[in-house]
Amino acid sequence: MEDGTTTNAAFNKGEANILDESAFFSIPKAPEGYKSGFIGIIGRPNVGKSTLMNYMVGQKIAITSPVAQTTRNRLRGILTTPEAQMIFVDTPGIHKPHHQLGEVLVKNAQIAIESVDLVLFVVDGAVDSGGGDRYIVDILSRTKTPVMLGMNKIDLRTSDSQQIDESYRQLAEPYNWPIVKFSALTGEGVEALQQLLSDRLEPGPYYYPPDYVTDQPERFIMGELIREQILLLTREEVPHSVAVTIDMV
Ligand SMILES: Nc1nc2c(ncn2[C@@H]2O[C@H](COP(=O)(O)OP(=O)(O)OP(=O)(O)O)[C@@H](O)[C@H]2O)c(=O)[nH]1
Ligand SMILES: [Mg+2]
Repeated sequence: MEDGTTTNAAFNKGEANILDESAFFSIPKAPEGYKSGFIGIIGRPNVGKSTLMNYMVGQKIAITSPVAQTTRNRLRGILTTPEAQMIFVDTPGIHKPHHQLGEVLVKNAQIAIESVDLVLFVVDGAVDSGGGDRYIVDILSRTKTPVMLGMNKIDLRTSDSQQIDESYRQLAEPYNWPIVKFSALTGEGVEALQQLLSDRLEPGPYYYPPDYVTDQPERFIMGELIREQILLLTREEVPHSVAVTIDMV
């Protein structure tokens, strides 16, 4: 695995959905000291996790919407820089389950937390922390995976944000989680975030060919883009748990 040539390590981290197995036999060897790892993006629904992943990989992989619980499946976005290969695992927002679908989403997020090298706990940095964030802190405090707290949506902040900062500092301090602020919409602070994340990864191989941006097949992305339009254009007419399958491309 360490030589990075013909690794199948990606198969062992979570349940990778591999596009084409043959591509893995042509993965180049990573340079000396190269870093890599899986970074779970975890947080309440609607805090901007998918928007952030899309911004970081420079392409729309995950659909986003103002409706909570847009993301349904764990979805990987890959960013390969000269120093590191960061594999972001976008997850469905975590909330206290009220119904069966909610329980499945929470369970999936818990699996994601355990199967990554680093967790980026994203919060809505435009408002004070609340019970929903504390529920996630409780889950994260029970894992050995290192955590970083990311305050998103700083573009929406108005004059006095000291109280907001303080509310998140109180969440992170007991666990020594570093805090970083950014806007996934404007990109402010995202470069600094990427640097911090890549600094915290351990040396490792390329898990994916350097030009890959996702592990998902085109068919899946297409289905998701259709689902995004359904979520954006309908409210009452279609259940929120709508699913799309593509039979022919
Ligand atoms: N102003 C502002 N809006 C943002 C920012 N990041 C995300 N949004 C908006 O917040 C909404 C939710 O974004 P998503 O990326 O779908 O949020 P999510 O956390 O993936 O949501 P779930 O998948 O439902 O858990 C969308 O309308 C985004 O455009 C940001 O930094 N600033
Ligand atoms: Mg999402």
